[in-house]
Amino acid sequence: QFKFENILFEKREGGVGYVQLNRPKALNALCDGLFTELIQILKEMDNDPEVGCIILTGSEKAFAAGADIKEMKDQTFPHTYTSNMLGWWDEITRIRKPIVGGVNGYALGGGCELAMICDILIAGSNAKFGQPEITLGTIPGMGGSQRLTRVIGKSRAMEMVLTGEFMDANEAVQRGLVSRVVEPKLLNDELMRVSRKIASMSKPITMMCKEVVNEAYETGLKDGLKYERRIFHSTFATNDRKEGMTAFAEKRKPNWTDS
Ligand code: CO8
Repeated sequence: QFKFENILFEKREGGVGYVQLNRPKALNALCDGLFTELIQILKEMDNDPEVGCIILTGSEKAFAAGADIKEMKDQTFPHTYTSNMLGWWDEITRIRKPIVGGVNGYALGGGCELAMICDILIAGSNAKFGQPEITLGTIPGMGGSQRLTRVIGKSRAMEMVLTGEFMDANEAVQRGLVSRVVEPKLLNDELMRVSRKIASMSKPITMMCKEVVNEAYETGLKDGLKYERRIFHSTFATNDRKEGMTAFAEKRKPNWTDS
């Protein structure tokens, strides 16, 4: 297992890239250093032909308790504006391999926003989601007001953003924010199970699936349907599409060549 200052990561068997936020003393608050490391390792895994799926998780106490408040507290508007503070966070949305997020404990502010960028979210029963920026005199800055509203609807998102109150794991699963809830101790096993399965598929087809589902999330139905159909057509340019259908017809398992 390799170690950056704020992150642990390793390549695991079955083509899974494992990334763990690791600033335990600050509940994984997202300081600049953590983010630089996170983006670097995610990009490396995205470019690694052996990796088919990426896990992003935190500790049992916290996924991430938000942007680093101590680092932010003396910032001024001219500096946030000219440095385009947070502008580069969306590089994570350009990672093309699936990211399975695992949340135990706090996912607050930027931590909730980072979790919502993941493609699949699985929560431990102790998970707590929140956008408490208002209690600090600021607002969500990395998509919280937009992604949360799309997923859980206007009224509940508005309530969370305006009160700063947290949402527990059971409510998060009922509202579709996470796929399912597991015992905190079993979270890692579940993340591995899902990620290994995804990583066993054809990589180009997996990436196309991620791309079209994200299109549904980001555009209207008409454009999204057209986009999906075009990508669907393009699967017919791959060997894996031919292999998958041939294997079905021959009643055998497909041998993916990622081509
Ligand atoms: N930033 C910096 N340090 C933090 C943060 C944080 N977000 N959260 C916790 N810590 C530190 C605490 O200061 C404390 O450090 P120390 O021991 O040196 O005092 C340590 O982590 C442990 O925390 P607590 O003692 O507070 O632990 P508790 O179990 O009592 O409480 C809570 C846990 C409820 C999570 C509490 O720590 C808390 O309320 N944290 C702040 C949560 C918050 O407001 N998050 C939103 C931050 S604003 C934000 O994310 C803006 C988003 C904009 C985009 C993001 C771009 C980066």
